[in-house]
Amino acid sequence: MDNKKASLHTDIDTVLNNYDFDFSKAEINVLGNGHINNTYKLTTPEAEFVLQQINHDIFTKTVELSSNAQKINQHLLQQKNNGNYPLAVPQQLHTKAGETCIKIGNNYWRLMEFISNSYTLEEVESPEQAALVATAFAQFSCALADFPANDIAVIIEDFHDISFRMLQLKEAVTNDLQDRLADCQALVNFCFDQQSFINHVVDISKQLPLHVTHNDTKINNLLFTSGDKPCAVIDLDTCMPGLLMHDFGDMVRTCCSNLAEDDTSTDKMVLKLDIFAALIQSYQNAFGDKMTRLEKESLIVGAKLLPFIIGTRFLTDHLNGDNYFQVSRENHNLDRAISQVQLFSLVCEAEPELVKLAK
Ligand code: GN1
Ligand code: MG
Repeated sequence: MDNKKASLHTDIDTVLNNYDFDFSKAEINVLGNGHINNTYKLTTPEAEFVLQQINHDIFTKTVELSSNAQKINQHLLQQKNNGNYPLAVPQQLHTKAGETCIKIGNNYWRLMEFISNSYTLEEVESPEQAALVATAFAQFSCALADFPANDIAVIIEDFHDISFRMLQLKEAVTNDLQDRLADCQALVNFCFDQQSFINHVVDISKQLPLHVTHNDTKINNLLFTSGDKPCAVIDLDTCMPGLLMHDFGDMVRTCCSNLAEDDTSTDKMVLKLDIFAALIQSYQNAFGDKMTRLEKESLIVGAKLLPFIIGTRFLTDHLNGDNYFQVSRENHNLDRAISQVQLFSLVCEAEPELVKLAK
């Protein structure tokens, strides 16, 4: 075992000693492929758990993050008990001292329930499955419709604010800390050329009502059980007041492309229109009259915005030296940025057809 692994195991042992459970026979495996936190699955003879080391550099309000999740879970459980929420609500476990988050050295950790026999998917395989995905995320938002938004802390300010993200890109371009600008100047120019789209987003955003949104509704933040049925929404780290178009847009971003987020064969990227149709129709149906006319119209704006905003964030991080998103190869963030901007272009091109499918 190398030093890094050994010290990770020591940290994990220390964390687990704070819980009232016998972890002596726990098997530890890396879980999922998040870009920020480190997540592990713990398997003991009696039960399975999710252990997460929260990235404190990014989630500086770490304690608030876990207390937000606790409040949201409590509300969802109440809704479930009243028959208003059909999905499972995986719980955070309390330490012996009654906390849902624990600091060991400089790191923050939390332990959660693992829903047995559940798994994540990286790709939607059929319109029927897409319909289930959109319905599950809509059920999550509907169940939170009467949740007092002021009760939860804003974990990352201006998270989906495109003007703020463009300022961050501008700063990264000006600083060009890693001398990487020359290789991606065309992509940077393309992003700055989208000002009229950005103006439209800013304008419509001001007119839309705030909801408690999930803000990271990518397909792999949904748990599935046998038969590929959604059983729970996970990763509540970025649940904050936001707009429905953001949540819808991230579903489109991760369900409607035939390629993974970081796939470099972007010339082969196609937009799956049948999946889009299933997503938008099911999302709108699940909300019924709880969604305003403008919110319905805004869903297509969100479908363009999310690939664009995440693309600019990957590009910014590439220019800054990959400090935010974890990377596993050279130019990984640049590859992600190219792919997401290509997806944005495909959604823009297809807009007239998407509008028809939304009806
Ligand atoms: C990050 O770490 P993960 O995979 O849950 C990011 C999201 C991006 C996503 C791109 C807090 O989420 O906003 O959409 O990567 N989360 C944060 O895959 O920045
Ligand atoms: Mg996340």
